[in-house]
Amino acid sequence: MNIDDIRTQFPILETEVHGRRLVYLDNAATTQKPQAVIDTLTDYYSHLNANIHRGAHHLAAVATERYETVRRQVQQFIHARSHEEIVFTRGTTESINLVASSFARRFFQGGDEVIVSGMEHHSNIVPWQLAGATLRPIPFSDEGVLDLDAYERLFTDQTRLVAVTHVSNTLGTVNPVAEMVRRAHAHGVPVLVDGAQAVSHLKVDVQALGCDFYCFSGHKMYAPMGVGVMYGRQEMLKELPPYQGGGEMIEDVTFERTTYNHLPFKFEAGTPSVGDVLGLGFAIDFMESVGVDNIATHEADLLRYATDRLSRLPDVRLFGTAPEKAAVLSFLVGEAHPYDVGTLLDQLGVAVRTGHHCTQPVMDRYGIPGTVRASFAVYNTRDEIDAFVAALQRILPMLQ
Ligand code: C6P
Repeated sequence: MNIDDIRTQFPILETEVHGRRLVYLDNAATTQKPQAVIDTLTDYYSHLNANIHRGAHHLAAVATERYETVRRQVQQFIHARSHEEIVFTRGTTESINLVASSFARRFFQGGDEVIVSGMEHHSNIVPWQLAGATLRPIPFSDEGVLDLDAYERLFTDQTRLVAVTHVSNTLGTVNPVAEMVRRAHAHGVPVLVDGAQAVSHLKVDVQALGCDFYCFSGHKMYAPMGVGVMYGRQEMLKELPPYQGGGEMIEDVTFERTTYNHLPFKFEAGTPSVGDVLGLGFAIDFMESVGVDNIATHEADLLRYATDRLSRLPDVRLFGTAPEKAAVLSFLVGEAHPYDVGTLLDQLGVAVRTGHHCTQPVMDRYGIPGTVRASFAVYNTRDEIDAFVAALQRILPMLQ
């Protein structure tokens, strides 16, 4: 794997910020896009733009065929059994809202409980509350490891679903999802996995995980914003009512009643973001050309290197030190507010995220207002981590 070659595919990495070469370490928020993905959008709108599934004309037919090809690409990428299990959405948030809404209408009976982990993103908390569930959070240790004994004790007759993140966006923990699914299924409870922070870092195999739903966003895996995926096991999707009405989700409509299209179209109401879906296809091509295992190895090296360098600095406290971790490093510096650290780093060209990262319960768990978060992608280098640490060293005296 040649990082210099990879970096040349990402034009934004040449950007200067405050007179310095950008060091982009906010990849958990969104990754940058390779030129092939950027070109897809221009190419689509220059040569191919048409609404899909409905037009009798050439452009509509080609756009439809490309869109459906990406569905099969996604199927292979996450090793789903069938392309009918792949539903395109706007992103992880919409995917989880879709499942929460449809699942609740089909399976909730009153007094319903959903087990979540204590480290969920708000997108895997609020939709369940909106659906009327009581949440039962799985506690985690100071290192950021879920307590699986406590998990086991949370199951009751009222438990309808387990909804758990594969990788924590704040702590980086890679949760033992396959084992958690096995235990939930032993209780007869289905499992939704939030894969927003997993798909760009590790090989995802939904059949090996055994989960019932797997949700992720394109923009966190080098694809455009505005496209995501909801994978659902076919048997489960057949059971669920549609989420939104209109467009291609129907089979037959009268004023008296409507019958619904077959999978996956039952869940794709309205005109989808076709160009972005095609961009997702090129993003998968990009990841596969590098190799997902190579990406994981490179990022693990960056994480080890950055953790080691950061933990040598005075007054730096790391949050999330689980043995199984992906490319996220959350920390605080002394008593400094994370926002101040982020702003000063930005002045030196280093982009990190600060705040609660849409995981307020994690902040409450540690009794802190937020963290500074550096998160890595395939194009990051040890040199950039050196630049980040040097910037931190430079601002440390200002934070006393
Ligand atoms: N986390 C972060 O900076 P959307 O916004 O729908 O693409 O993804 C929501 C989401 C759901 N689950 C997890 C684990 C996530 O990390 C995110 C997005 C970003 O950490 C933006 S808050």
